[in-house]
Amino acid sequence: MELSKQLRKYLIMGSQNCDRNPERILKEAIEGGITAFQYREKGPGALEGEEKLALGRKLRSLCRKHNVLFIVNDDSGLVEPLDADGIHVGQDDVDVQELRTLFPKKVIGLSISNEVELRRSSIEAVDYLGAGPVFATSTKVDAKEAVGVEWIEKVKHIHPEIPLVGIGGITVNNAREVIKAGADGVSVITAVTAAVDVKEAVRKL
Ligand code: TZP
Ligand code: MG
Repeated sequence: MELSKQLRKYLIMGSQNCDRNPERILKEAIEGGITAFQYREKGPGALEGEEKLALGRKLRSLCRKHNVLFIVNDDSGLVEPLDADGIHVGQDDVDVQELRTLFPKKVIGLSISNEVELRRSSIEAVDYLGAGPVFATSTKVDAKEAVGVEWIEKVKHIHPEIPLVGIGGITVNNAREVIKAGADGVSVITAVTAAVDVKEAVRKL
């Protein structure tokens, strides 16, 4: 499947986002139809070391079994042990050119929040972009200011060749706007992890 299609419903999650068993949430999300998953064990209460690796292995194997793209957040040391399909980084993480050298064949995603970041990034080294926060979010403590769907339109206009996902504050009620603005997909945490009916939430995205 083309990457732009594989990014259509992109769940991001770590144990810190889950009030239930993370494996169970991921299973239900897969049943609901997610196309990609990012393992993002980060922030207060996040697992570390062996525990982080152990949960990663479980989630990775679920994704493999159901053909869901498996991406790790930030931690390049997890790519090989988990045999991830790729890695997603932000502006303050490992440089994407360096990542490309380390992982010539993996999917590399980069977060872009404004024009300065877009201009100074090595776009040629990445496979897809994450743009946002589109809407206000309280999930990421250091999230930048909400940029609206206008930012999606702009990034798609400047780089129509690169698959693009929106991130930040996306819900079942506003996902359509993000897609309409030109995103190939929506990436969400809370809209799925906090849903009473995970499967139904994914279906509606
Ligand atoms: N990067 C920008 S906003 C965000 C990340 C990881 C958090 C998105 O979480 P939610 O709950 O979907 O708003
Ligand atoms: Mg990061």
